[in-house]
Amino acid sequence: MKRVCTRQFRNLTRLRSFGEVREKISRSINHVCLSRRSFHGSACRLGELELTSVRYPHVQRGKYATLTEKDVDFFQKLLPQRVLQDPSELDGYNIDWMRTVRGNSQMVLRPKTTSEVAEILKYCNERHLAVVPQGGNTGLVGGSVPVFDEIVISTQLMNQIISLDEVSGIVVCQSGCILETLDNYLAERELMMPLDLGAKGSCHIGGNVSTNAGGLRLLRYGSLHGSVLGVEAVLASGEIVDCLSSLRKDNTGYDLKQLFIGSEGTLGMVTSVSILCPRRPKAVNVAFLGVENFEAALQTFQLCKGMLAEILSACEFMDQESMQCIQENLKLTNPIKSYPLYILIETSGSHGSHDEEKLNAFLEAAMGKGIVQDGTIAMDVTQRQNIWGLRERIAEGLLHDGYNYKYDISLPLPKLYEIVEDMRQRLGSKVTRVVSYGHLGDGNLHFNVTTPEYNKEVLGLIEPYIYEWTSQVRGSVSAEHGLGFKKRDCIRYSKEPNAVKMMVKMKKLFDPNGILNPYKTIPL
Ligand code: FAD
Ligand code: 2HG
Ligand code: ZN
Repeated sequence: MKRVCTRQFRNLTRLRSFGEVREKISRSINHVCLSRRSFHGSACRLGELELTSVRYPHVQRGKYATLTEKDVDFFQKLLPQRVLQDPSELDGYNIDWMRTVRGNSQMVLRPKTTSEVAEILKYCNERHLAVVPQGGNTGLVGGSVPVFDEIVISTQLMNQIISLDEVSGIVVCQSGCILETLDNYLAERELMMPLDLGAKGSCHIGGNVSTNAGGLRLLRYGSLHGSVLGVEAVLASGEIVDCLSSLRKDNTGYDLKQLFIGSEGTLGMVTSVSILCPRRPKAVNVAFLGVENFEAALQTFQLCKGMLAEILSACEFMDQESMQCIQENLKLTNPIKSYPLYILIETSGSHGSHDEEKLNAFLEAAMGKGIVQDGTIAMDVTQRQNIWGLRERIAEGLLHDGYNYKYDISLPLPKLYEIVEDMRQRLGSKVTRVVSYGHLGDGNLHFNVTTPEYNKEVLGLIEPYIYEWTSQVRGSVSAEHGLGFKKRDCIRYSKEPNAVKMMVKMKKLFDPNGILNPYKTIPL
């Protein structure tokens, strides 16, 4: 665990809305802990979590085979020392990061190569054994763990970087590389991964690609549908589909790799990827601002888009309830006074003084117009990380409350906060907390409710109400986390029946026996 502390923030020139008076402010954050959880080791209180099959009795086990001694022999021969069966070792693979779903797999397989994955899947397909691909197990929709006794195929040992072309910035690697490890490797070569998220210390690039993870800088670098140039995947039959192109341009036929991006392990197991990586910016600034209401948050976003333009790399928001959560549960410190909403703005560019000038001009304008009330700018890397920690660690802070009801929705920007206010009224004092935060620049709201324990009545108050609400304004019920197990039946709120039918047909084509991650993503 890394503990970091920071004392001083650079003074931010503030222009009071009622006059031309400038005053300086300085704030401090003390002892902000930026540790990364070890997700596989963290599945504590396992005995208390009921099995998914008990909590969701309406989901029936498919007609799959069950493991025999002969199967175990086959896998042990194929993967010597890489078959896990000890119940104490299996727990971390059976339970999700949020500790809300619990499978009952009896076996975890840890291949190292694509051909081993191909052998595994060919065998499982012939035997009708169901499997679940698993990366870092940081998924938030119950997609990465078994529902019943599916065999877990973990990419933990598929962690080789295959090549890097430093001129084009294209990295090719196995799917089990940890996102942060890749980013550190690239940092030494003045490059960076085009995505970043709070789970970077644990999630695998294969998991990122399979969920089409969005994260903190999508605003700047776009979605993985753009930056992934190639994918190698193994189909349920064991056939290897090699679309591991490293070309920026390739219009030869259908772009098959796109099907594996975001399909959550239901169409194939991703074994390697090729990714276009941007240059690492030389100058980065992070500002943390306080605003009075959501209208002001939107005005801030609009203003910074215009004034920061090409150097804007993130625009995130969190509300006061999120701040309270991390203060109470993680003992983090708010570097500014309390405001109903906070905005985190990051700039990334190549010329420090140019970027600072732009940022200062933006802040003066925002404060001068009375849009932003208060704020602080990080002076060094540690302070930047500390400010980012306030935003990135909310998900972790929420876990301390008990059970989390997690919603990840895209909404038209003017509607983004309406749902929060509506739900707060609806839930009243029945819950511990209602918090909202997210990727303001992408129109992506993370709406979370907590209670001490799983509470069916509270769930009934939230769902399907929140999905209907989202659907009515033509939003998406999953902006970036996917559908997994928990949201698969909600697909119809965001996709037309014909689109769903088409997906079901594709699933049957790729995986006729339905062995790949059953009960997930596609309502069958
Ligand atoms: P897992 O959780 O192991 O798996 C996720 C899904 O992908 C499962 O359906 C699994 O079966 C499938 N899968 C995994 N590997 C493969 C493979 N090689 N081939 C085929 N299928 C595979 N998500 C965001 O989008 N944006 C965020 O900002 C973000 N922040 C997060 C912050 C925290 C603290 C946490 C805990 C999670 C966050 N997430 C976020 C969610 C999660 O981290 C991402 O979905 C991530 O991409 C999952 O990667 P993983 O390796 O952990 O995959
Ligand atoms: C984030 O942006 C993640 O922090 C997690 O996507 C969101 O916890 C959540 O709801
Ligand atoms: Zn997010």
